[in-house]
Formats: sequence, structure tokens, C-alpha cells
Amino acid sequence: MPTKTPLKYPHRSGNIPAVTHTRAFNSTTAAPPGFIEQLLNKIPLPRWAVYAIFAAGLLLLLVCFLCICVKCCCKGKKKRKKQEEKIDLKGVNGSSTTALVQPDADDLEYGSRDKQKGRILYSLEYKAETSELTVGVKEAAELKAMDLGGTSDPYVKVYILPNKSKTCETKVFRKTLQPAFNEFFKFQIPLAELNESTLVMQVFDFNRFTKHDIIGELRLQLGTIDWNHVIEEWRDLTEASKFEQENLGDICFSLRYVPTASKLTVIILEAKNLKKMDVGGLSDPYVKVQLVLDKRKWKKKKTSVKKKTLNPYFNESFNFEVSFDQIQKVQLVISVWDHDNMSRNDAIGKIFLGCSASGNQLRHWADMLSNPRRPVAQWHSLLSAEQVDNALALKHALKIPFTKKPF
Ligand SMILES: [Ca+2]
Ligand SMILES: [Ca+2]
Repeated sequence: MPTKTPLKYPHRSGNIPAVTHTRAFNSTTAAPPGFIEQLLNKIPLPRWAVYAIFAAGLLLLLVCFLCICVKCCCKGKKKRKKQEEKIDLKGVNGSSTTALVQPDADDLEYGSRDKQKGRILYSLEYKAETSELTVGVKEAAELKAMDLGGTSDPYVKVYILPNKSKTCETKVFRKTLQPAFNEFFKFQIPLAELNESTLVMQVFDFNRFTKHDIIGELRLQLGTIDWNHVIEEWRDLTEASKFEQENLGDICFSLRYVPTASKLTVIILEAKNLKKMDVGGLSDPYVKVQLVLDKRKWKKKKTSVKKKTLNPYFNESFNFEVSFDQIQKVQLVISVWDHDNMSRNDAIGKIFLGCSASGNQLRHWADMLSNPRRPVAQWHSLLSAEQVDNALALKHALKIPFTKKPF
């Protein structure tokens, strides 16, 4: 009977403990030691060198593995951070997506050094039979960059002075200094009025979360234009005039004065196109009706708050006792405010009427006085609160420096 072990360990054939030991060894790792041994023998390098190479390889693998681990962890963290940012931005404005929000990081002031505002291509056509003026806002070029990225988000506002009964706006063009608007606006204006009117085209830079910046404007005296032809030309924009920089909205109210009863009745009817004051793009307007006498606040009343609207309808009536003597000196201040639950209410716009007023406001006041007992209603464009407060120069409100609010 042939045996297997004597071939391998011939010198220990009779030694039983040694055999049992060998068997135990063989049954578990019998093949590998032989195989590895053979492999190692085949390598033409000293044994220590082989071990060193093996150790170095192992170390290299370990380092690679660690690197991959660290990279994966970092990516995870960044992703989580981005997601948190996204959530935060959504919290600020539910309606806007991050794609829309992110470009606005460069809506910050760019501060161009040169005074070049850019040019605008417009067209004008007047049809006397229908009293219709068509204003074409066609293109703009070389506009001043207002944002950090060296671009602007231009749009154009068009209105006619002195009445400013209607303000039109083009669409906003994102990130360009040469927008092609190609929009046309129609204004109803009789020929007699046309000659005393001024057409204003103002180019603005749109910003999502801050006040829109005016880039420049063009004012055309319509009385100097030859209406026999359609006009189309390029003109340079100029620096915008200090006031009328933004459209704050319009308000309609009626005035009635009964001298025999010393009664002044103000009916706040409605407002339209009010400036957006809240993050959601709306306002919560209410109207304050004040009387100022001898540069002091005298009497004050206010309407209810209309929630989330830019075109509120009030139809609320207020009576004041004002003698015939006082009506000559009194000033009626109408201001529209945005109500806020969490912070101070903001003034949207203001106007004042009285014998010391001017333009449209003076006309309304004079109409009321010359038509006693009859209500006279009229629309008015709101002006900035600063502008009106300055004109009124109230005694108690003499703030030392006049500084324009940031927005
Ligand atoms: Ca902008
Ligand atoms: Ca509000």
C-alpha cells in the first residue's frame, strides 16, 4: 500500500506525533505554502526585496483607498450645503427658483466711471383723426452696465408729462447692453395737449430684490415735432432728472367743499399700479388723509387696509370741519402706505393739495373751490414721500440732512 507522506517527509516516517502535526497542517493550508514558496523561488530577487515591494504596494493601495474615502465625504457635505442654501432661498421667496435667484448676486452696483448712458432707437407717429400717439421703443445700444457682471437687465418706461395718466413698460431683457425691445405703446392725446406735452422714455436696470436703477432717459418736447412724417431715430440717453424716477402708483379721490357748513369731504376712491413693497410682489395699501395748517399736522384719518393688492378699491369717505378762512390756508396731504405686520409700515407715495400746490394738484383744489357743494374726482400720480415732505417743510419734521433712502 503506497503512502503519501513518506515522499515529502521521509526522515520522519516513524514519528507519530510529527505525522499528526503534519496532517493537521496539511488539512488546512497544505497547497498555498507550497505554491507561494514556488512563486517566491521563481522571482529572481532576494526574499527581503520581495517582501519590501509587497509592503510598499499594500501601503499605496491603502493611501488610494483613504483618498477616495475623503473625497466622497467632502462631496456629500458640499451637496448637503447646497441643498440647505436652496431651502433658505426658497424660504425668502416662495415663487422664485434658485436658477432665477442666483444671477442676482451680481445685481449689486457696478459703478461705471464714464458718464455714457447709451442710446435708444424710437419711433413716433401721431394720428390727428383719432388723437392717437404711437410710441415705438425699438432698440437700445451701448447701455451703461449697472450690475457686477458688467451687464444690465434693461427695460423701458414710457409716459407723457404733465398728466402722466398712463405709464407703459417694455419687457425686461436679462443681461444685455443692446436689447431689441420692438414694442409699441398707444396714448390718447388731443392735438392741443400734444403741443404742451413731454414724452419721457426711461431705461431702467431690473433687479430682483433691490430697487431698479435708472440707466438714463430721453425727454422729447412733443410741440417741436413735425407730425407729417413717421419719426424713427437714434438718440443719446441723458442723466435722469432727480424726481419722477420711479412710478409709485396713482390714486383717485373726490373732493367736496360746502362753505356754509364748513365741511370738507374727501372720498378715497381707488388706487392703481401701486409700487410693490412686499417680497411676494404685492403691497397691503391703506390711505392716510391729513390736513396741515400753518405747517403743522392738524387732523388725520385713514382708510382700512386692503390686503395683497396693487390696485385697491376703497370708496371710503372722510369729513373734516374746515372754515372758509382755513380752506384758503390748509393743505390736504394724501399718502398711500403699505401695512406690515412684522415691521414698520412704509410710505408708498404722497401728494398734497391746496392753494400752495402746483400742477394737477392745484387744478383739482381750484376745481373744488370753484364748484362748491359738488364732488370733484381726479386721478393723481403719487410722488415720493421725501419730495412732498420737503415741499411741505412741516415744522416738527425738520430733519437736519436730507438723505435719500436706499430703497
Ligand atoms: Ca440688474
Ligand atoms: Ca406689506
